[in-house]
Amino acid sequence: MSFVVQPAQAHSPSSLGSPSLSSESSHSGKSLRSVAPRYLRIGTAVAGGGHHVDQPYPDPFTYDKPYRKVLAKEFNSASPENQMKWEFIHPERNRYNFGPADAIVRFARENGQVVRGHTLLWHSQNPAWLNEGTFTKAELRQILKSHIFTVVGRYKGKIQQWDVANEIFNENGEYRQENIWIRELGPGIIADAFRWAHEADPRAKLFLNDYGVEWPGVKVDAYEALAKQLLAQRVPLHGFASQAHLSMRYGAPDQLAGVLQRFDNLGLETAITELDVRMDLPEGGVPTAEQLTTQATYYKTVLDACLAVDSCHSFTIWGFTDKYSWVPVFFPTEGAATVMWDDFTRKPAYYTLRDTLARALR
Ligand code: 9MR
Repeated sequence: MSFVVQPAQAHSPSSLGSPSLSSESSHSGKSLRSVAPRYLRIGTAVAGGGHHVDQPYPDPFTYDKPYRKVLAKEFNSASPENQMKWEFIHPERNRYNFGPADAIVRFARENGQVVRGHTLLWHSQNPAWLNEGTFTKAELRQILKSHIFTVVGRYKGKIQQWDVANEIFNENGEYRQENIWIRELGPGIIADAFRWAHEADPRAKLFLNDYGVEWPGVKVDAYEALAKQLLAQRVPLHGFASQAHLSMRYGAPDQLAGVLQRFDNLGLETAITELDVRMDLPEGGVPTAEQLTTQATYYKTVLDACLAVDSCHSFTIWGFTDKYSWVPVFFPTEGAATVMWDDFTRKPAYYTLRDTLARALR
């Protein structure tokens, strides 16, 4: 994906902010986390780093007080959006930058939130010193091992789930050759990453995480085969997660429960880790009431899938306000992908999630 920088548009059309699928009054004033069943964590990405760096606003998590208030009130799980990625936390070979990640972990602790660590082995957002360096295979392996022990070790006991391997297969179900670790060291490195992470924090649940796995297909088949293989080798793999970056261009994720169930059947945990639902914006940039209703049903379909599968204990949306969404930066004609407008007023999707959580079996 390439960077297309476009400042976020500020809007909160009052006529469209009113709920259509469900009503504000039924749980008015209550938060998502407060109505959710106790076994289910409700999470969000915590905005900072990545695309935010090029936007005309200061670091959201650090400086936006109203943002922090909503973050603390609505969610009981937090995923650093970029702050634990290699380029951010390990910017030079012999220097780590823990400050921003530490601040999120502290905030989470103060607000009764667990943290999802993201991520340890990925093809993207790696620092230049790693991408452009010349290393022997033995050195590369040592670099990965030492990174995992350092980062996972630092947050030992403070991370509920780690996305150990992120987006390792392409759409054809083949290992991604742009992943430096897989390309240089072979896919066997994935098992090592899980073993090292487990050694560094034996209580953290270790996940495979990807997008494009919301419908059955070769990519899901590849993950299922890998999961079986790792489990047979007694590798400490604990979970499979669907990111669920959805676009209303491609239809509702109505087979997601079936996909998650396949991993549940292997004895794994499952999770939704990065849900958002983008749409083509009409001229003027304001979604129609009908689009917002459709968006709410997509959000509900994903939550229902998680609720239907026993092992799904973590449901995370990739940001809660359009003000900071990655979507318009990467897809310039699409947007409005989150559950709140720029000023944190709620969209129908928010109320639908809250009603669905309140009605869920406990
Ligand atoms: O939301 C993240 C954005 O700030 C970064 O610029 C971008 C760079 O790749 O990554 C975004 O988060 C991604 C996540 O880490 C992995 N799954 C896809 C997410 C959206 O691109």
